[in-house]
Amino acid sequence: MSHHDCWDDETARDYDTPGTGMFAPEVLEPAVDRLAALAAGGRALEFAIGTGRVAVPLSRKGVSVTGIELSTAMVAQLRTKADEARIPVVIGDMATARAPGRFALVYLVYNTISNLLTQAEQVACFRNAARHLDPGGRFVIELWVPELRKLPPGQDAVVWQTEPGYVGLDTYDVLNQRVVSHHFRFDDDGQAALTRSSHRYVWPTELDLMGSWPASSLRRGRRTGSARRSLPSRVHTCPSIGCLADLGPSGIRAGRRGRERRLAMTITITAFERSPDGGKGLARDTRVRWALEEVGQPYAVRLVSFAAMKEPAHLALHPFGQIPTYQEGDLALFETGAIVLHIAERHAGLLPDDPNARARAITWMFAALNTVEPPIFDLEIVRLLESGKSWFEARLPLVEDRVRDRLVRLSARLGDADWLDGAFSAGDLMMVSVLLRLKSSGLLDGYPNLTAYVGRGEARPAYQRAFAAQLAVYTGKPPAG
Ligand code: GTB
Repeated sequence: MSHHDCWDDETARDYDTPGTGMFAPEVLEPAVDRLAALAAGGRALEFAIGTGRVAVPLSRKGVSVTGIELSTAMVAQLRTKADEARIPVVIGDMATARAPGRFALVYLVYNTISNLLTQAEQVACFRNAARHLDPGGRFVIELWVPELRKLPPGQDAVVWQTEPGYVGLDTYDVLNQRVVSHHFRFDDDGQAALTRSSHRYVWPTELDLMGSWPASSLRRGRRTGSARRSLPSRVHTCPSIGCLADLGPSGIRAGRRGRERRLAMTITITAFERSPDGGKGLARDTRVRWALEEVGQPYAVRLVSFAAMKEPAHLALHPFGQIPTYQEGDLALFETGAIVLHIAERHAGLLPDDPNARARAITWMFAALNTVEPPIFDLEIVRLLESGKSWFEARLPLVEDRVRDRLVRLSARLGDADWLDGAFSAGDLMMVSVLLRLKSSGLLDGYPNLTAYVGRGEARPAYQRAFAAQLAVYTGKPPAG
């Protein structure tokens, strides 16, 4: 019998045991209360929703619940209790299937992650949870703690439950971290029926580790049609909520009860819903995207309108009501200098290891932002907003001269080097980003080495990806490749 076959019509029909076993109020109610609290008014997604044992009471508590489920037979039972409008369900594999929208909570209860029989599949499941979550959202797993200490030395089987009419026996494959539960049931005539379920047991520490891997390094597992939950009688001494993970689309914060740890997190930045430059890459989110691309960090983008930027929710992130902002778990940053420096300090690739070279690279970041960008910004303002003013003709050359003064000195320092101080660094990233704002002005033309310097920056694959991503927002087309 394949695992998939476990969840056939007959099993689905007999799955629910209202009021007893895993449906007993003392089992179900605390779990539902806890999940409702964790959803905190947001939407919840149940992986392997089954017949709705948890989803139905959770939905009754006012939580908006969606499900993913492989077995149509199980969903048919759920439909006797809640219709599609109340609890929508996507038929598919919890390691790969996609439900529309984002969720504050994804949960996977009753040992069901153990039905994914390889580490790769379990990791894929974490990744799929991460993909569905709002930034800072939670992935909750209920799972028993492996009971290897019960295994007698030299043996690979342990009887874990005996009661009239039932014997539960586990056989272990310690090398592959597998356990098969054999459920023997005897009827009144002494006739025995055997059902089996296979599991990959997981230690809490391994779950924490899975939760700590950034989504970029999480490989998607191959689906083998595994069952999605323990067979009904497999009732280990599982904690009510065994493992909590706060995660988002690309990273995960994992921990267990009372011991949450900060690990890799989702990064979300904000950008203009509609950039005034029509996708030329001049808005400042481009430099943040570029830095993230250079260090290989995936990120999500939340687009904001000009009106929304001045709303309290955005002002809480950015006191001046601007973009970009940067969120990573509980950390919220604004100012591109601080954001790029944060990225460069947390990840390899944008700052040299040598402390002095590192300090010099950071100095170039400040020089770009504090010394070179202000006159360029002034020039933009004059051109954009003051062209009809009486002072325009007199002011423009003065402001252009201030820009040229910076360019001539920067050009002299760069000379024929590729980058400002040895290898490409966050200093170059920031300087090129600032100089790019001059591209259409013609002012750079007088400085061939600066033009070539900007060209080298633009040619970097990470810049190309960042540029394509911001352009895609404007064109509505996904970036190629
Ligand atoms: N010092 C801050 C930082 O570096 O993060 C400056 C942030 C900033 O100026 N943000 C601008 C913004 O949000 C967007 S980048 N402006 C809206 C507001 O203040 O209400 C500046 C920008 C905007 C548009 C173009 N463009 O269209 O060419 C270029 C640059």
